[in-house]
Amino acid sequence: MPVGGTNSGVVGQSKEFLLQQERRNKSAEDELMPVTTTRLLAVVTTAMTLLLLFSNQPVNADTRPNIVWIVVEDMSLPFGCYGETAIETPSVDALAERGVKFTQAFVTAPVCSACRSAMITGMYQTSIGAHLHRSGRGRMIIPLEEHVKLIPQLFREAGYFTSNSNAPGSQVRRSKGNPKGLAKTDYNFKWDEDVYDGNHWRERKSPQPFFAQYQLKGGKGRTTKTPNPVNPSDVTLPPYYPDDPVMRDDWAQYLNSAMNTDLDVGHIVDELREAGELDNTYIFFMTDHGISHVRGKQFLYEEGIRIPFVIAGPKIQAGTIRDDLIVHIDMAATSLALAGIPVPDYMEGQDLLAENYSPREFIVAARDRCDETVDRLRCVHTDRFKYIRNFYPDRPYLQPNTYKDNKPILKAMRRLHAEGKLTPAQSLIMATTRPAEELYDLKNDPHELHNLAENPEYAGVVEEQRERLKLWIRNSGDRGRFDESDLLYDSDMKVYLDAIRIRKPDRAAEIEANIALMKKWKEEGR
Ligand SMILES: [Ca+2]
Repeated sequence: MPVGGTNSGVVGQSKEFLLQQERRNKSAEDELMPVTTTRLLAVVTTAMTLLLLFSNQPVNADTRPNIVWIVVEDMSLPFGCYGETAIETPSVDALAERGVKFTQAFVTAPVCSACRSAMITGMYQTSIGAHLHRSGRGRMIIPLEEHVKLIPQLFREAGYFTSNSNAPGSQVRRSKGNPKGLAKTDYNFKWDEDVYDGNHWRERKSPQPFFAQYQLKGGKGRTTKTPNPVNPSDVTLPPYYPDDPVMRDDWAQYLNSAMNTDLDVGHIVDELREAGELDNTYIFFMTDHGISHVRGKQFLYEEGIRIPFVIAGPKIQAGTIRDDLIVHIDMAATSLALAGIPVPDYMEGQDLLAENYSPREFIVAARDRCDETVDRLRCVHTDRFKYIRNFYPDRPYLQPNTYKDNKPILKAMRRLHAEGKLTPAQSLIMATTRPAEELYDLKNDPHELHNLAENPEYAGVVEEQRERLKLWIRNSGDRGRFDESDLLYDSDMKVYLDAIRIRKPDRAAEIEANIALMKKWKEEGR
């Protein structure tokens, strides 16, 4: 009999042993004499005493599986198991090999805080008013409706230990403002830090089951520091980016960051294995949106919304590949179900492993204001087509945005564009206005370069997606259909500016000018 180790523990097995003894004794006695009411009562009483005895020790008897979420920043699918050939990613590949790999997984929002607000509630960010990036941080707060609970809260109420840490070896410093040393949360609504018990699952009272998150810096950790850095000359860029040294260097560093992410994943698995927890743990692996690049993060092209998504764990058939369309908020419902916790009716994410699961015909993703930049995009994504609705067609794709505009890759794009050195495919994103609708045939045009929305042959397809989006906006209660109030915008901009004046004071004037432009455009109805 193993001692310690996983959650089974000694007492859990002793209970089973004693109950077996009880059953054996009972049947042996039954053979000797008829069951009388008195004897039956005695047996029931003994059984109840045993149950009571052990129900006082639910922690020791708790063999429920652990749930681990590995959430990676700003990364698309540069992993071997998803077809990347420039680098090797053995740890992520191993996870996929012993679990289920989803090939059509998408975030509902291509930016951190909106995505993470959705992830942690199992709800579209647009349904709960958390769709504006880095909102509700100042004088104006965004409350959640009372019935919407955070996933760690649901786990905690069910007796799980809940934690939120960085990659092994890079712990968050505890401070007065963050006494538990919690890793990135970035939720756009008011929430209670008590939903997390601690930084790391090792802090729990053994052998309590745990719901643990690891936040990995992923593509935000662009670097040349990795054991075998990629040579920029070996990089293959997508056709919508110019072959320029700045672009190559950045992409090489991005691939390096993917290799470092893979090392982090290996360390997480090692940690679980060394503690004897791996065999009783479901691991989810995903990124919080695609690569931070010109057409990636903040946009609804595949580069922005398509993510890796893997689940590995005890009851998952190894080597499973699923091609149905899923969204990242499904992680919430699936995790609860794996832990035997009822999935609340209001939840929009679905249990991907449920027996009655039926694949979606389409998924929807949404982008709204990012930092100071007001925008609203929605997309309907089927197996074959991507329909994008631009609600601000009179504005450029690349509206001023201080965060993005200061990236060397964006500066390089603007410079090359000014010099007339971009190809038509590379120039698309530089347009000063946008069509209200875009439609791409993902099968024949995976890079989304040929907009079919105005092509009469596809009028039926456009009409179908338009109708789907209209219904989705209505049925899900998309809060983005209302303009953001000036009060909330000003409140968030104050927080943004206050922070930037401390961290990067030279950018404050640029943000202020952008804010003024946004207000001017709003007044002009542009
Ligand atoms: Ca992110």
